Amino acid sequence: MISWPPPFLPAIPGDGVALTLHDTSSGTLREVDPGPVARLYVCGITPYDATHLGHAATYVAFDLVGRVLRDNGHEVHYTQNVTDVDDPLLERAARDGIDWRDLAVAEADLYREDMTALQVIPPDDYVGVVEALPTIADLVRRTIASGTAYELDNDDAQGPDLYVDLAQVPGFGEVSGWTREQMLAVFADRGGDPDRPGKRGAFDPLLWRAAREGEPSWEFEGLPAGRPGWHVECTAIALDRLGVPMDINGGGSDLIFPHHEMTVAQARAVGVETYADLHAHAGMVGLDGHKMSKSRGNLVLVSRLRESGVDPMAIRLVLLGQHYRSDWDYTPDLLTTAQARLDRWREALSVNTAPSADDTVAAIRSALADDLDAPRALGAVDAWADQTLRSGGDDVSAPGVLSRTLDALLGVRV
Ligand code: 5CA
Ligand code: ZN
Repeated sequence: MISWPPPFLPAIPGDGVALTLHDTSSGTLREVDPGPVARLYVCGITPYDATHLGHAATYVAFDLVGRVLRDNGHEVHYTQNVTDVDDPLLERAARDGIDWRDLAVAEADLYREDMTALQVIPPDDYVGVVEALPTIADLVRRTIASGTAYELDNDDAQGPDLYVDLAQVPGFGEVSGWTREQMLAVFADRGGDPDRPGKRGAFDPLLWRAAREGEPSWEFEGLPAGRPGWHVECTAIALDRLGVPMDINGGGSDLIFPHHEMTVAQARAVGVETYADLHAHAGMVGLDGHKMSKSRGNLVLVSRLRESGVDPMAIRLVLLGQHYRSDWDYTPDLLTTAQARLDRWREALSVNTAPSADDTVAAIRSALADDLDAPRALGAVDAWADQTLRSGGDDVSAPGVLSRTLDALLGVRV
């Protein structure tokens, strides 16, 4: 799919700092240690009700990852999927009486515009499920060939559904580290079907869903007419575009289980030993005490904020003002505070001479390298702006150097 235009990344003086990130799988902070090309996969949107502030927070968090890695001299190979066919999308299209393809196209367009406005660097591979179907079908066939898939007959489909037999796959549970009870508590709410009669194991993931009346389906050699299950799409796209082990597999924390547990299990089912060196997850953004979600409908959409005249850079500052791993609730006063901060930075950065920006640039770098501590980085800029507006300075290059740094490292164009 077509992604969106890349923002210009200005050069900045000095050296980057190696990135340390929280790894969900080990529960520890780990240094990211890629080769010359860092490989990053982040789960993309299911295109309906996009882009809310929760989505935006997750993509801005991983945008910081890409910026820090580039500052450290790495090239970044970034892959993101688009779940442009799946149950929730089909259900929404049916509810609203529109074609699921039209819904996906319209929402994916909005998402692209929002990402451009928020200065998010686009993925190199931006891959829709529909366009990746041959690749996904190929992985499904390899799973069958590995002997880890099984068929489940049903009355309303034109062929059997296929599941993965997790009992034959080593390492299940390694991504989340969750107990069976924790898994059971969320599985059904997150697209799983633990109670379906005939399943060998409650958590066995749906690999391929046979065609049903009124649902889109595709025909591939060796498979019943149908469409892929959710998790296998990410496994297939990541294996195809990035290869394994990738450096970082990421998304919001709602994907830790089952989605990322299953994407890894499905790679293991075809013999992959290490899927990703590190699994990183962003916290959940909520509204009025509940996770912002399309199903609940408690959404603040980036496009609506933009339409109402809000500066996208103020939205970005709202997101950067929270640590990416924490869960937080959006309130309008966060936007007021972010706008005031942006105004103050603009005022300070438009002077002719200022205090040196060297320490501030170093502080931004070390804060971001420390598990993306963006709030601390913003604090360092606030301190420079305060000093500049209070007592001035005599460094003619400082405002330019700091503007370029904010642009390159934080994605904030003042
Ligand atoms: N298409 C799948 C992933 S393959 C999906 O989860 N789509 S989504 O549209 O529901 O979410 C897109 C991304 O935003 C995912 O990484 C998800 O973890 C993240 N996300 C969803 N809701 C929130 C939220 N309230 N706060 C933070 N991140 C969120
Ligand atoms: Zn995914």
